[in-house]
Amino acid sequence: MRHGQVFQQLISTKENRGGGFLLLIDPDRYGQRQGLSMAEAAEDCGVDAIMVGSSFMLNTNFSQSVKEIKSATRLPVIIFPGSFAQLTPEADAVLFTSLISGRNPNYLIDEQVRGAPLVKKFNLETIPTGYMLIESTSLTSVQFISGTLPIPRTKPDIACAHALAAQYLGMKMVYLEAGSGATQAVPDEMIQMTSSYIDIPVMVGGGLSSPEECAKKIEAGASFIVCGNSLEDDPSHNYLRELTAATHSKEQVTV
Ligand code: 1GP
Repeated sequence: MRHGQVFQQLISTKENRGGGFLLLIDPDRYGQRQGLSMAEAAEDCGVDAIMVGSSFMLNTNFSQSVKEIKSATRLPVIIFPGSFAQLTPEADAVLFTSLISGRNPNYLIDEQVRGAPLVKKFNLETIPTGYMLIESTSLTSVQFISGTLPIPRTKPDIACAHALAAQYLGMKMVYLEAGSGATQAVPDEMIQMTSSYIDIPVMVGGGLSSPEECAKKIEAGASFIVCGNSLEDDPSHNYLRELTAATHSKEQVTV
């Protein structure tokens, strides 16, 4: 794929389907067979792109996992790296994130400096993204690993200011993240205020576990939904279809 194509495809999806659904495969948590089977079924079930990565990974065979996922699907495969060690030429693009809600220089700039030469060597498309951790009422892996405070869920104004800073810094997207398996997802009000305050798309993930929730986040102003954990609990194709259909607000079938 030529550079820029993955991001452009995401934007077209938002325009044409009303919202994009990204399936997150964490190679640590999926059995290898189960991850591949999800990747194989993803396009047919309405998924728009596959993300691979984790804030903390025991898997030492990340590149091989991405290669196998890539060969199982025609969808774009985007790395969602928890560290520069999760970069591989086997993907189409990388969500080049900076954890802008935190004040830990490692995740604001250091990982990026270590990763940049690899991104160049691997010829990966970069999607510069302001990654914002939002309080979810329980301690999440990303909060623990990054050692950063999340933005309080009752303070959408703070989220807005961070998101606008990301836009002014030239980032292409912001990601409102409650953390994988979060007990509470990012509040609708925060999504609504943030998405109407900035001109770049908002991605929302963490703890989304029903089609209704996905639909509400899109209605609030999210452009993209990321789902991982709940599909590990219920990997049925029916459930995946329900999630993607709820996200594609322009394609809702009225009976
Ligand atoms: C995690 O936002 C993603 O970074 C997805 O979260 O695993 O809870 O769906 P879940």
